[in-house]
Amino acid sequence: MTPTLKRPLRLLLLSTSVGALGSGLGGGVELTLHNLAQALSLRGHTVKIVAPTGSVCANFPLVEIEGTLQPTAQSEGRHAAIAMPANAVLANMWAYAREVEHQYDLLVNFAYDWLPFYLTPFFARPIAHLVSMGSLTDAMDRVIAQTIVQSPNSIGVHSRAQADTFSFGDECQVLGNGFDLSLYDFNPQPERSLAWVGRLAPEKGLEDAVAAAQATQRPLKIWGVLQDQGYWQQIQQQYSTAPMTYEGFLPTAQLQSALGKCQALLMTPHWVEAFGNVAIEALACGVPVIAYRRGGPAEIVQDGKTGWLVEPDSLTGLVDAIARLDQIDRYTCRQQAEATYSLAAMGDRVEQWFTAVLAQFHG
Ligand code: HBI
Repeated sequence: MTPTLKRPLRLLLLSTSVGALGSGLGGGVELTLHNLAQALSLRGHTVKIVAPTGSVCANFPLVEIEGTLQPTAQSEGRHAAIAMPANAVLANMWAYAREVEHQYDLLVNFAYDWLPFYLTPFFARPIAHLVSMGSLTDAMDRVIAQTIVQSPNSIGVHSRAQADTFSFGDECQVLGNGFDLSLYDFNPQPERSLAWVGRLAPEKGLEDAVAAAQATQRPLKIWGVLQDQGYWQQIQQQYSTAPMTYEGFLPTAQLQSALGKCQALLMTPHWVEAFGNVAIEALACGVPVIAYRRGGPAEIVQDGKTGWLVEPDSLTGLVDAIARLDQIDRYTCRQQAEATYSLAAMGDRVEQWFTAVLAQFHG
């Protein structure tokens, strides 16, 4: 029986600092934060969200904080100094947290930034950190490692592969993720298109999916925030005859309806994808996932059952997997999402995590 918390918790969730919630700039964290807020409030906890000005987060009280957005960690070098712009929204968010922390039982940090980790021992209330990416910079590795020493149990991650990119991986709580599956409609009858969903940025490896579309002449539909224009231009020039269309950045309701019509989702990350929210969204619609055996997606896809795992960076691997899509039962994909990645399943895992954080903090 899952140990449930003795009483409802008052939770303050502090968002990523690279963009307003709903802008798409926060990538998977935007969806993760909203889903976690939903999973926790369904279990009777009260949730308030702190995020940059212009954020939207349906159904939850939101405190908008002004200030300069943080540069994205994946664009810094591994040895980069800690970035802290003047009037940083991150610093302003955590100044607000310090003012109100006594009204909460637990703070939850979603920013992949140095400051909230460094501040942890200076706060009177415990802070749980949901780390949203693998190891990217020495500065972040060091400050997360320090935080684990001072606050064991306080580091949550999405996958074992993501945890293993850190020297302290064994001390991280692997949480997976959770989605409101009622928002996703199972579609048994796909059309011919393949799908690719994600921020259009180099680490996501879109060009590999385009190369597979070119090789198989299957139309590829691309959804996501166009984060790196130059990168997208380069792909269009290099693969000018590939059957591909950029379909824009859609909110969940529209994305899931379009995604559900596709034969498969291609996941071709060039970095260690911490999890791969889009894999769950595809499975929830009955869409098999063809993914590189790399990072979070390799822990999600059940090879031969809910999709195919492919040798990383192998075009022939992608082409072979596309040819074997008819071996995958689309309803099995939906069932996997329901069994492991529902809000209830994630809520169980997160409550266990919070219980451990609170137990350690209160001794
Ligand atoms: N970079 N500096 C910084 N801070 C973040 O919170 C952050 C980021 N880059 C990407 C990102 N968050 C999210 O898009 C991913 O974690 C999903």
